[in-house]
Amino acid sequence: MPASVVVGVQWGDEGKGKIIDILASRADVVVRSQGGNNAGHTVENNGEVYKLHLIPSGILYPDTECLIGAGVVIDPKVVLEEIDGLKTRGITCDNLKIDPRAHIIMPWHIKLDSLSEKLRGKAEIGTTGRGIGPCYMDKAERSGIRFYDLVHPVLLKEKASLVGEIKNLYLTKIYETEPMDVNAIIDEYIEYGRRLRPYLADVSVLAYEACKAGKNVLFEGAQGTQLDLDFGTYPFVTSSHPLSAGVCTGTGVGPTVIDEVYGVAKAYTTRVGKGPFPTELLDEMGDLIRNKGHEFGTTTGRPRRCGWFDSVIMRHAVRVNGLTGLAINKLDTLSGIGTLKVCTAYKLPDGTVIRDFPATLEELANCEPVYEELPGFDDDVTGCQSFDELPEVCKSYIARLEELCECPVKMVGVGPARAQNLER
Ligand code: 2SA
Ligand code: GDP
Ligand code: MG
Repeated sequence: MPASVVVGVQWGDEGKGKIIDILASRADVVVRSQGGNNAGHTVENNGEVYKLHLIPSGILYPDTECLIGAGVVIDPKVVLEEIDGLKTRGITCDNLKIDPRAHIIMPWHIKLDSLSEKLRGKAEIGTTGRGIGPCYMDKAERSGIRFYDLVHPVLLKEKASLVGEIKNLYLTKIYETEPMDVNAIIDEYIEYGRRLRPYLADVSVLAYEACKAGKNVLFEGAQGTQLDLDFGTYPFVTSSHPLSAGVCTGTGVGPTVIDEVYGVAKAYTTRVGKGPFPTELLDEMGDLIRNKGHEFGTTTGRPRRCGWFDSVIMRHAVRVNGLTGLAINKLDTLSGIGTLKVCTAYKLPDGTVIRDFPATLEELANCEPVYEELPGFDDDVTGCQSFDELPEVCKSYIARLEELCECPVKMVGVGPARAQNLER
């Protein structure tokens, strides 16, 4: 593997957690480089289900180093809850390290996230409400509080008092709500910092040294390509860079250390939150896929919007991430739903057919998906042990996706368990 990146290539929830977990079993180091607890990975191990939001999936392996890079935004309360939860299940988190440069989500970020959504009204983004956007705003505005500050009470007090006062002006003057008790917040966060101090380490140095030493390093992405701040469906995106390039800026390593970039997709498409979704199914077929695939968010429990596989967004993902291989999950969900459709291109009102994903929502609004029908299947594929064991009709479906995406499909998922991943 040496240095591999795993990214989501649709709108998140592609089953990255399972792929990351499989690759993490071979990794010496697992690194998270963007997002925060708006991510949610589900990992199954020996019948036990783990839901992780901030801590890298490699944490289930005691000898794997788990690093949280500078590009991640950290809610200290959430990371501590996760650490405590893992400890009660016998998983020590001694192998966890957090970069001093990572930004801290403060209570005012969470409050401002929901207030700004309310203010947007119908134009709301449908955020996870975790304070992600406001935290990245402060980072870009250069007034953020970082992990190094959190674990140094004097610095925390100095920075949080100033920022807290400014946030209270926003809360009272702009949003006309109650101010927050900044001193109480500082006391609470000093305690979080005290508990998290043992995890402080320069992740850029650790990741680089590991790559240089030829160790197996896995960079785990959160969210998905279509939620990227620049290359997603802006403004209905998250505030970080889920692309493979985000690994470099979010960890502090250069692109030349990366050997493989895996893109994870579902055999169909889902999205939570607002924003365009060209192949969305607003009919009974959409409900069928949602129920068969248990398409409800790990982080917020919201029902996911469901639709057909869209090769236009996939080719976009192949390009912007420089993918070297694809993992297609949830093939099993498509069993027994009848004829399958795959979007091959988009059609403009004047009849022009385009193959590249448009750069703006305004252009996307004029696009209509062009579908190709492929035979469905009724077989239960969840017990297949190898790609060759799949029914011919499934192999043809995957072969067609591969052709349309212009990228080799290296893994196929037929169920949530580690063993239900068929490598090619
Ligand atoms: P935010 O809270 O500012 O990041 O929300 C902005 C938009 O980004 C969407 N968003 C997501 N959509 C799907 N899955 C997400 N997280 C996954 C999960 C984890 C993953 O919940 O399981 O796949 O890594 C996620 N996070 C943010 C959100 O709906 C808004 O549209
Ligand atoms: P992530 O955010 O990309 O890691 O994805 P989530 O964990 O939020 O959502 C994916 C869901 O699909 C989880 O419940 C997984 O256990 C499940 N899953 C992953 N791969 C497969 C698969 O091939 N088949 C089925 N049926 N479920 C899968
Ligand atoms: Mg998820």
